Amino acid sequence: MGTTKPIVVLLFIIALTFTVTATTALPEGGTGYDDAVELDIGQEYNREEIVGEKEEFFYIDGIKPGQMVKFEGYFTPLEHDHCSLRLKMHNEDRRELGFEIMDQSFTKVWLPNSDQDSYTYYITIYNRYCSVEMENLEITLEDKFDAGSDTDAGDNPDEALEIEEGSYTGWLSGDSGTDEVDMYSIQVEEGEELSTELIPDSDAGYHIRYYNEDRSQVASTSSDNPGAITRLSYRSDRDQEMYIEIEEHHYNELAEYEFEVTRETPEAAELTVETLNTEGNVILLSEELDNGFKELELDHRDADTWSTTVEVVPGGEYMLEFESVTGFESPELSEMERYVNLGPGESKTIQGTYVQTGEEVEEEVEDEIETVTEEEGLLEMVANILGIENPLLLILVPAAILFVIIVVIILIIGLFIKMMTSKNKED
Ligand SMILES: [Ca+2]
Ligand SMILES: [Ca+2]
Repeated sequence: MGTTKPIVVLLFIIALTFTVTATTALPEGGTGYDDAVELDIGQEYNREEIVGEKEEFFYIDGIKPGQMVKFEGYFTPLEHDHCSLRLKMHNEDRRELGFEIMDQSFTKVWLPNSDQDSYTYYITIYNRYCSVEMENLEITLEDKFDAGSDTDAGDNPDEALEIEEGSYTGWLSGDSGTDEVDMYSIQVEEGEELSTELIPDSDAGYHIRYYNEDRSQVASTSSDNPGAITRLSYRSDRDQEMYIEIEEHHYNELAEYEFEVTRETPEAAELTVETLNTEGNVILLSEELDNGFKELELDHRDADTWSTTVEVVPGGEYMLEFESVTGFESPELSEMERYVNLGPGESKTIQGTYVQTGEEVEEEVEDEIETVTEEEGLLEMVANILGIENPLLLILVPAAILFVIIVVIILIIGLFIKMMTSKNKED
């Protein structure tokens, strides 16, 4: 029993010491930004009376990008129920960042982006209408870092956070901060499909956007509704570093999101085309491009039967088109599918016959056009050399001259015959 009493006293002293260091009196703040008083992170502050209408300036320092600042506390009106406390936060440029405490029990949060390496915030406190008692004012920091890093993913490609395939979590501030965009960078190879699946942990809605190495946007999508899972895929046409941008579009409270990033090379699909009785080119066209068809394969045959196999990645709907050798008439396709659906890894063979009609008509038309083309070509050439605008003059002018010469010759012969006849009569 003799040793129990000193131990209890010692424990009491330790507990008292702990209590004293855990809560401390809120010091009197400065009168402006220049003499603001520093508050310690993690320290609980109390003050028996905050006297009405006197603004006090404090500051906190050393907040990293992606660290959430949390204000908690409680105040009691001392005179009547209409008293209110105003606690506001300002950035280093002394711009007010946004919140004002009116409820007696309060919790406010703020999440900065990665524009700066470290942040200082000013805090101003004053009350309105009457004095209040401040209890347990505490400012703490919570890490809301992105993708397993120790920072916030930046807003642009230069500040993007480098990631690899995998599952991650990230944070965006909504209205409670400046962390409105998180951008990640990932290396992809030619032909790989980059996929992102984003699962909100709240009712927030998101935009996902992809940018290529030139920082051109190549794909984008948005949540159908707040809280919806959102997916985006894009097949890279080259080896490059791509950027994934995630942005909240239904602004909400500060919220966490999960996302999974994968890179996969789709299996090739194989299409074999067999045709009979045709002479020309079979072209396989992709229908999946926005700005028209992409020609995937062009082959030519002049035998009776023909077969070719095309490998396409990643599959989809394709169209077959026929182009005849002469180019004058496009024969109808017969007994052949025009549209082919190919899933990744799928193999398909299609057969058909082209009915090629009108070959004779085609040849006649061709001959006629060639003849006309030759004559016109010669006349135009001579007319050009002589500087005559209308090539028809080259025919009309010589014809007129010839006509005049013939008439003159006929007249001379007529005159000669008449003269000879008159002379004979005289003799
Ligand atoms: Ca973030
Ligand atoms: Ca960010």
